[in-house]
Amino acid sequence: MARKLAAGNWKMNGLRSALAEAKTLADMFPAPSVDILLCPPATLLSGMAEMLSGTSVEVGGQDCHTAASGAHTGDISAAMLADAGAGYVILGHSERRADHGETDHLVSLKTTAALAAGLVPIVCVGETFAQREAGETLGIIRAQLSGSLPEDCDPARLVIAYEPVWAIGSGKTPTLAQIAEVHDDMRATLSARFGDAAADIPLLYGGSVKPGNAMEIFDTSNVDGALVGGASLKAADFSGIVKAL
Ligand code: G2H
Repeated sequence: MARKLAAGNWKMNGLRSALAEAKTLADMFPAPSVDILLCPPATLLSGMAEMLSGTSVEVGGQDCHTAASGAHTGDISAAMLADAGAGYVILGHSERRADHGETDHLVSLKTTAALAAGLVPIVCVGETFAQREAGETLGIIRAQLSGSLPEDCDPARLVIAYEPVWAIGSGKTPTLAQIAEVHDDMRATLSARFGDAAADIPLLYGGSVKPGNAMEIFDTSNVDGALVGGASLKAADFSGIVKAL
C-alpha cells in the first residue's frame, strides 16, 4: 500500500516572511506517520529547504522545464530544483495547463526530466465541469494519464494527483462517490500499465481540501493523500489536514 502523503501547493503565494509557517508546521510533526511536503514558489525553495533541513517536512517545486539547462529565460530545470533541495515537483497542474497551454505531451517530457534529475513527479490530472457534465470524466482522466506519463516512467517514483478543475479554489468538492469512482479507475488504469507496482503509487486528491473535509476524503477508496492549495498556506490549517491523514 502507498505511504500517505500530504502535499501543500503554495502556488504564487508567499514572501520570505511565510517561511515561518513552514517552520511552525515542521515543529508540529517531529516524527509523522505520513509524508509531508511543501511546494513553495521558486523564490522560496532554497530558503525553505535550508530551514527544513533535518525535519520531517520535505520540499518540492511547482514546475520544471523539459531541458536540463540552456537558453530558456525565466524557466527552471529539474536539476536546479534538486540542487535547491527539492525532492518532488508538481507537473501538469491545471493552472499551468490553462495559463501556459501545457499539453499531456509536454507534461510527459517534464516528467522524464524530473525523473532524470532524481525528483519524484506529482503528475496532475482532472476534468473540467463541462467534461463531467458530458459524462467524459473517466475518459479524460485515462487519456491524461496515458499522455502525461512517459514510456519509461518508473512507477516506484511517481505520484498522481486527481484535481477536478472545477473544485480548485472554488470551495466545491466532488461527492465521495465521485472521488472514489475516479481514484478506483486510476488505480485500474495504472495497474493495466504497471502491474503490481501500481498498488504503491500514491493517488492524491486535490481541490478545496480543508481540515473540515479531509478525514472523509482520506477514508475514500484509493485516496492516499491530498494536494492542498489554499489550506496549506497556514500551519494551523495544514496541520489539521496532516492529522486527518
Ligand atoms: C488544487 C489545490 C492545490 P486548492 O489546485 O493543488 O488548490 O486546495 O486551493 O483548491
